[in-house]
Amino acid sequence: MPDETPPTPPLPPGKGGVPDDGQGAVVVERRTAKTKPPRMYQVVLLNDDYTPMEFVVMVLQEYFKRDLETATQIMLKIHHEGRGVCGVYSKDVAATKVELVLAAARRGGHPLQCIMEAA
Ligand code: TYC
Repeated sequence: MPDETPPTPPLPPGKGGVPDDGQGAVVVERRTAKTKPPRMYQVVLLNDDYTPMEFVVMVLQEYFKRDLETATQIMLKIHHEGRGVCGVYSKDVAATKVELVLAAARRGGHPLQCIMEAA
């Protein structure tokens, strides 16, 4: 499905929101915009055997604004279940977070994997 909503096509005269009042005048009504909310994306961290737990907790605090307790819970869920959702964002914000997390992991020499998927 495309992200952008196509522009609303013009209405033909006398149809839809442009009724004729029968006296030679055309009454223009404002058409209600039917814009859908943007699709949201969840950023997911994947478990591995090497990235230190403390680093994952730091990532959750720093890049996903989680408090220490929540970050620890999410990290442990990933550790036990293989993956966990860090947050849900618009497409651009989710993509930026993935890039920032991966860059931080590589700088630290950790194999941590971070992906985004449609929510
Ligand atoms: N499994 C890692 C360990 O035991 C910890 C870890 C948790 C790694 C979450 C990645 O996304 C992750 N050190």
